[in-house]
Amino acid sequence: MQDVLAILLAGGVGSRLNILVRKRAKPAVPFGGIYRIIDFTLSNISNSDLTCVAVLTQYKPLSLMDHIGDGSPWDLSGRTREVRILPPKTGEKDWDWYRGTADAVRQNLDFITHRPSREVIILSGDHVYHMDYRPLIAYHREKGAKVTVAMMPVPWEETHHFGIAITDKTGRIVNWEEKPQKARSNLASMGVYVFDTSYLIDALKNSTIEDLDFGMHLLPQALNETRVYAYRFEGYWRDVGTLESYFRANMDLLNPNSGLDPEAWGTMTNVMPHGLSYDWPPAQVLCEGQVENSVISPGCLIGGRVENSVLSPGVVVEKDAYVKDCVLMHGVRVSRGARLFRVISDKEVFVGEEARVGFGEAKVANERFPKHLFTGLTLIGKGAYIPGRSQI
Ligand code: ADQ
Ligand code: ADP
Repeated sequence: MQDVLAILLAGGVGSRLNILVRKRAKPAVPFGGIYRIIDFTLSNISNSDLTCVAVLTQYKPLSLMDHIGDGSPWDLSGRTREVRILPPKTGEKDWDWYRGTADAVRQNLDFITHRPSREVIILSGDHVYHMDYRPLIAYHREKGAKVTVAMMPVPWEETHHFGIAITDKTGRIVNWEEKPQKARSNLASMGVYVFDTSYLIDALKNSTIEDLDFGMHLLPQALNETRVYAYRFEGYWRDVGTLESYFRANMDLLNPNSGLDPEAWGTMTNVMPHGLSYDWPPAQVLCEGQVENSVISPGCLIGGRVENSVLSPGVVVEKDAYVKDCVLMHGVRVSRGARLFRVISDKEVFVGEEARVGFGEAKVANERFPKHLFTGLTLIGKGAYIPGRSQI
């Protein structure tokens, strides 16, 4: 795998994740108790024996950069393995930034041209999945493809979110539509591409499109010019770009039949970013505490009832508090008698005694953001203080 260079796109704004991405890039959003979303791709890279990865950042990269550090938590540092974080080249003008996914790669073309490689694999930091990239690369070589796209069927009603392909019997892509209104197939791109390095360099250099995007521009162009194949992936893969899909993927952790199993996948994370030199103590359930079908991370202290929920390190649920169907990030404190239902709470939130969140009337109109209401989920921003006895 030494002759394959990995490029991880980690700069998207991810605005549909709302206040979870106010201060951090989407790939840095905490997920599943102890992970961040980007951990899945970084672990796949490492577990596939890829030795060199460039992470392209753009939007609010601070906590992402801290988290990635020198790459050692994923075994991506040392003499023969490296992770390079490439910030956008801010030019003199504000708009001299990345304009599209392929433009982001084009702006770092030096990185590709200076390192001899046979293929470049383009990956995204926004997906929760487990994939060994080696069979994909073997398939690409076997087919003599210039470009190979990892693809899987998705529900028809979701096809408008994805790049959609039609293939011939051999797997060659004969038709491609990026986010079609009315799709003719439900075979969707996972945003994972293998390019022959020389083809990618030429395509990037020769294009005059400013906001160059893989799905929108490079794939359709490649289809006209050369051999583009679809590699069928079978397994768990979720684009966690919306609050509902983020919530559902967290809930999949609690369902043994969902196929999502970070531990079995060998998913690695950075447990001590920012040089914090302590470990969390073990989680503790007190004698009044009850836990059912939940992920309870280290440092949690449970004196109330927790049901169908995912708790990150250091969450405290006091006596007589009730937490049901929730995702609570690091350091959330749920005080005595408080009740939380279908809540996603960012880090370091304080919920006062007897407060009710998510248990109220579900159909309150949000006039400013009418579209934000259809989830039935309540989102609490980082560091929020919810006074005792309040109802949300
Ligand atoms: P989208 O989901 O719309 O479609 P896109 O917004 O293009 O994905 O982002 C892809 C990845 O690149 C994300 O990881 C994002 O964080 C990152 N990114 C976006 N802009 C960036 C920039 N300027 N610099 C660095 N990183 C950036 C794509 C494809 C579809 C495919 C879906 C699968 O276009 O064809 O089906 O992904 O989710
Ligand atoms: P999040 O996990 O919410 O994405 P982090 O906890 O990783 O955010 O913090 C984001 C940034 O703020 C990091 O660069 C981190 O070093 C910095 N930071 C976090 N906590 C503190 C603190 N108490 N004092 C100073 N900087 C901090």
